[in-house]
Amino acid sequence: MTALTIVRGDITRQQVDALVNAANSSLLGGGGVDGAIHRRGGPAILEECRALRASRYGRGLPTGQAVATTAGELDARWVIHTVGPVWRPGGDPSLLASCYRESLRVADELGARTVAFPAVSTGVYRWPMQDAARIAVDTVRGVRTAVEEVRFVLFDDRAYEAFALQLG
Ligand code: AR6
Repeated sequence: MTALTIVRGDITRQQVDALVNAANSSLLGGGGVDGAIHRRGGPAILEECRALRASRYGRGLPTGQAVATTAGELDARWVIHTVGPVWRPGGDPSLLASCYRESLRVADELGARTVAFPAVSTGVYRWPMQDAARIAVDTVRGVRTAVEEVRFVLFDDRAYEAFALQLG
């Protein structure tokens, strides 16, 4: 059984096996969670991201997929980078669900037992928080995984309350 937990806070402060980055296809950094992870994790993460761009992901990491790198100086073993969809009216939720599913698949491949997720796509990519929380929780509940704890790390009250409502 996978335990779903929520905390309010900064994902870069979590002690977990793997933490998930709300990245973009370039894998070369950005703002929000992505910026915070690279800042606190140091240059080793970017170095591996560059190597991925030079090999498997020459055109970038497609939306809905996930790939792991070192976690550098973070208190974790791996960062799992996933690319959420940009919200648009009538947007298809399946790509957002795929971010959670694929990140957990990568976590299983790595042997990670504790995984921290941010609310993917709810910042710069503007996905409405309530809907994003529902997709995140439903998807994780439906995945078969050896991960023992999935911890949603929510940055503000609004995000925390949306996820708390889903977890009931
Ligand atoms: N810890 C936890 N949650 C955070 C943190 C943090 N340190 N910082 C922000 N959040 P975003 P996206 C929340 O924008 O929407 C980047 O530029 C934030 O309040 O990080 O998937 C990438 O490079 C929001 O609820 O990710 C991409 O270009 C949630 O995390 C693009 O943004 C996600 O916000 C990805 O956009």
